[in-house]
Amino acid sequence: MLDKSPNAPAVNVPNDLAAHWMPFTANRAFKKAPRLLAGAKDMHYLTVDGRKIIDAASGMWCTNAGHGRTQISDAIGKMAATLDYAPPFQFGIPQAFELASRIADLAPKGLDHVFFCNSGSEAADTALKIAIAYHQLNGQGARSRLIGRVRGYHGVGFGGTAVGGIVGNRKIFGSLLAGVDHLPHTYDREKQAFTKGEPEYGAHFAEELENLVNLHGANTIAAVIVEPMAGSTGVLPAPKGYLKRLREITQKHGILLIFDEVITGYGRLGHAFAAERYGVLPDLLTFAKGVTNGAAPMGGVVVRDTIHDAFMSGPEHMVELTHGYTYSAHPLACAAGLATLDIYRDEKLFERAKTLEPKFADAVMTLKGQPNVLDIRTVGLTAGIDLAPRAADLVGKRGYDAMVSAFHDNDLMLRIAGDTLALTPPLIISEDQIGEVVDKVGKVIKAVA
Ligand code: PXG
Repeated sequence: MLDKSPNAPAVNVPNDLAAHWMPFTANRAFKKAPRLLAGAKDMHYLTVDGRKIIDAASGMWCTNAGHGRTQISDAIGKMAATLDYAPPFQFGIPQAFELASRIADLAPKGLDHVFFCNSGSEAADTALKIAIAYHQLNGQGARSRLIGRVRGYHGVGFGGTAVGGIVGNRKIFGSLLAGVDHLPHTYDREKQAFTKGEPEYGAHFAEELENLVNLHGANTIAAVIVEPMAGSTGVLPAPKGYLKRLREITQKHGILLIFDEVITGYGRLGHAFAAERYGVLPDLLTFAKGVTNGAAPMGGVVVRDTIHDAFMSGPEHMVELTHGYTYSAHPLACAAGLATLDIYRDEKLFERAKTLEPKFADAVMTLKGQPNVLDIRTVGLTAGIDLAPRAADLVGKRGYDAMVSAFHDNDLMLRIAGDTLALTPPLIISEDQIGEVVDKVGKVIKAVA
């Protein structure tokens, strides 16, 4: 079957791949030519046939500290042996409180309380529910409408799917949530192409919120949710001034502002959170992925004092927020989170991302002029490279072919969003490795020309 190299790890590859219905995957194509991984260390994955693949995707925007960090796996192992599981409702573990304090310390001042869940999707739905509940408690129960953004991604729960702005993720799932509207996305290729960092053009897209307020009435709107940088729809950095303007308009109308920082959190944009980069304080902020370096599932919402405190009334024996998950603040995830934050701090990885940003941007921009490259966008340690579709009825095929060529022929892992290649390497990447990744991406682009 597989032509294994002498370095191939000892892992059994089943002959029958049919039973596992893979998430967000072209299952039939995958099972004909599987991309199977068996190990990972630092900047690389090891495939089941023993090839070393450079990871330009941090797995899936998760492993900001690189792979195989023994500090994290040791912490997980120790916790599993000491306390495998503890109920998070009405009981707690010290590590959950410690991790919450550490995350609140990293978050902008004013965001002080952390509600734990297990994924970015749960974090988005949790934030939306808290926003609606907050208005209820505040005597403004009519504020239930939620506003997302076209080309936004907030996971796959019904809430996150509804406020999300990806047609393909929405259209086969029925009516989703009622009372949802969307801001326009902030991308205009004609005005923004080949920009490093935040584009000059596009702050005015925030003004559309005023139109939605006029349409629906401010007193019906609970919250606006946006990613500071739209990640999974192809790396769309916020235009200069855009997020500040959204904050002004939401504040003026008593609408809560939620930043979905599932991707932008934990150093991706050179700061603990993008809110800090942009000097904008949201009311709620979601995180996941990087909080445990991907080593254990965890997500959460950081909440402003005033919102949290609004729930802290009524009889003290009563549950204040009827929401939570069996695995909220799971011991293994808390242990992984604490070890991860130690690494980020000790290795100054957020600062490292900031230092590398201009070098990364310059390196990726050298791909301008390669066949079919329509635009390149960079921000933090992330880049999106738009390739022209193979044909009007083959949108996404060139991108898919690029991912396959990268894996099978160029020992490279990248993410794709349609025909956009997304690069988002671990923050430990060296300057030489940036060069190596860009070189490989150039080969991939030529291979799919
Ligand atoms: N919000 C944002 C901003 C995300 O990027 C989620 C929520 C959902 O997180 P969970 O943990 O429920 O998957 C995400 C997830 C990609 C890609 O290729 C991005 C995500 C997931 C899968 C693939 O860009 N982001």
